[in-house]
Amino acid sequence: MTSTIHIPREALYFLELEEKYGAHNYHPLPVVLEKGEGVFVWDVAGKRYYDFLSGYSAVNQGHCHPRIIAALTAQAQQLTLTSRAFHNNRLGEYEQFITQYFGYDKVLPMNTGVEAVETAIKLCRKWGYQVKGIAENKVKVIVCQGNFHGRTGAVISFSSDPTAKENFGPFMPGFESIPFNDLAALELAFQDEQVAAFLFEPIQGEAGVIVPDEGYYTGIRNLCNQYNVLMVADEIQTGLARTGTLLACDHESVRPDILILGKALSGGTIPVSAVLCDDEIMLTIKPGEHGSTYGGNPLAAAVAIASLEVIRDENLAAHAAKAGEWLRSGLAALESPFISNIRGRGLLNAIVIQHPHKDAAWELCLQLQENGLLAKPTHGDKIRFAPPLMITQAQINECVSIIEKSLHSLNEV
Ligand code: IF1
Repeated sequence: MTSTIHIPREALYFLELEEKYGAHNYHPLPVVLEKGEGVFVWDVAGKRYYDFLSGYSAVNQGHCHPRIIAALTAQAQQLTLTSRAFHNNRLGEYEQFITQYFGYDKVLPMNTGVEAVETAIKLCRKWGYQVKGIAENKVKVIVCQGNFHGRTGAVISFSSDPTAKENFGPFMPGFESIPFNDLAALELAFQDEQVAAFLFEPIQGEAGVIVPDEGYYTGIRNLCNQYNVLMVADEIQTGLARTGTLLACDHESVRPDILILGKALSGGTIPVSAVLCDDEIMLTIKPGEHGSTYGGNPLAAAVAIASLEVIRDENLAAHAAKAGEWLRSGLAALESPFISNIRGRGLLNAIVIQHPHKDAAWELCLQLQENGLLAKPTHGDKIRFAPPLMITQAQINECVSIIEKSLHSLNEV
């Protein structure tokens, strides 16, 4: 099955450079982008696309949001990095803003999402030894099968995806996997008193937008309370209004002990991540025990405040909830024989493709590209549909038409 899609001459130049000089650690769609604004991106030939990936939920506010770019450019001309060897006039106000925004005592600022996950794991271990009293080097953290929490050596140690782990060992010990969305398995795992924490994604993104049963978050909260285990929510992809509430855990009004944020915390400008928790946990880390060169830099602080203000002031969570309904109902109405499942919450959605050809999802994405919409398969037969959150109903309707037109091309396969 080989789609005949047009790759403009201008793009070939850039594709060849990346092929020759770049690591081959990705398999991107054959499109070269040079501009982004709101829900749209443009390629080097000037063709416009709807962005249905949003930088994997890093661009919830829309590409190059004026308010976020203004904060970035203003601070960039003032002071960008002091390191944490010195104080700066942006960090404290950012820490006050974000901790009050989410209702936690303190924040530990980092950069990439996986750094925040690693930070959370270190906090869980410190808390396990110093507060719960677990024997040295015996702390266990429970994780879910099908998880994706990043790509560092420690984090892939508890991945269940062979491609994420193969030939990257030896791996870090201290993790135990259980099925996602399984409270009985969680309670069984909690029988081990050396368990300090349960790390989970409220909705498993990379696994294909796996939405748990109603009551899952409440069940986790209750079990963590009962067995004195930290509830650690990785909201890097599900948080910041993506799933129709500020945090995915808000869907059941559940408060994690440790909240991990990233991606849209900077509106798709620079890497900004954060770990939020209360003093009993956060103060187990003492000066000099953790940090990073860029963590808490003044540029990140200014950008993160603006990014969070946009989410609040533009009511992006409520809009995402409605827009997700429009999208899923529009897709369902297609009654396509090639779609076996439509799932998601808010504007974190996925369709599951059913087709005799194993590459049908990829081919569909090539056709979507040809028709002006960018999306990418995850794990073979699932295609994530996650546009920027301020997409309008008219734009959703246009995108459903593009998807309908592209699905018809699977008849020729
Ligand atoms: C890539 C996936 C998504 C994440 C969750 C932590 C991180 C991520 C729930 C780490 C990052 C990114 C990584 C990016 C593609 C994308 C992704 F396909 F890899 F799995 F979104 F589903 N927790 N997810 O989703 O954050 O260190 O990347 O800032 O590696 O290509 P990061």
